[in-house]
Amino acid sequence: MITLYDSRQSGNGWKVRLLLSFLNLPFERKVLDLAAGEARTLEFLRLNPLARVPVLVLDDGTPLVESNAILIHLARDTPWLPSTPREQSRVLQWLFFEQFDHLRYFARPRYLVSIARLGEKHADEIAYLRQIGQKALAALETRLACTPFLTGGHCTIADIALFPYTSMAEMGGYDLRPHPSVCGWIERIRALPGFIPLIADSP
Ligand SMILES: N[C@@H](CCC(=O)N[C@@H](CS)C(=O)NCC(=O)O)C(=O)O
Repeated sequence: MITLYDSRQSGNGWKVRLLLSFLNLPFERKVLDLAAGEARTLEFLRLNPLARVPVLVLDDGTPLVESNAILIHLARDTPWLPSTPREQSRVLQWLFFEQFDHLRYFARPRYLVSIARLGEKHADEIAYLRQIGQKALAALETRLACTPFLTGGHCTIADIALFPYTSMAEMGGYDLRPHPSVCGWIERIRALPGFIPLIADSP
């Protein structure tokens, strides 16, 4: 059985768990305590030398790292990754956008404000990150004003990749209310069959 190394609060891990749930694929979940250094053990560094989750270990023991690479691996030959080269390129476009223009600007403010509770100490850094993050939100709003999901009428891994940290943006002090199309998209994803929250009542 495949094994997912994850942490309780990881939005990147949530991407993978969402897709596993939408695909109804069984997996074993290993939840690491990052603050306690559980991603820095020799055993884990052999899976991911960057000491980060998520890592998906395949049936044959091969570790896959980088959340969006894992999404592509799992979505291949399913409707979550369209089949034509042109459609696939449009999905990839959003996956690269997520890693370069989005992830850090949403994940780090969320971590500082709501998890580490260091918002005041890092106020300047958070303001800088949010300023850049606003551009990403504006890009999402523009796109989602035209189509229900990022690449058209169907939810794909492009949406799954952007969903976690956008939907948790308010934890980092963002205001999503000026972005009604983004808010509608978040609700559409939450309503999909198989959707799971970041932290379920029973882990
Ligand atoms: N680009 C990576 C980022 C992964 C990442 O930043 N993971 C965080 C948890 S959400 C982590 O493990 N942080 C621990 C660290 O960087 O020390 C991905 O998309 O998977």
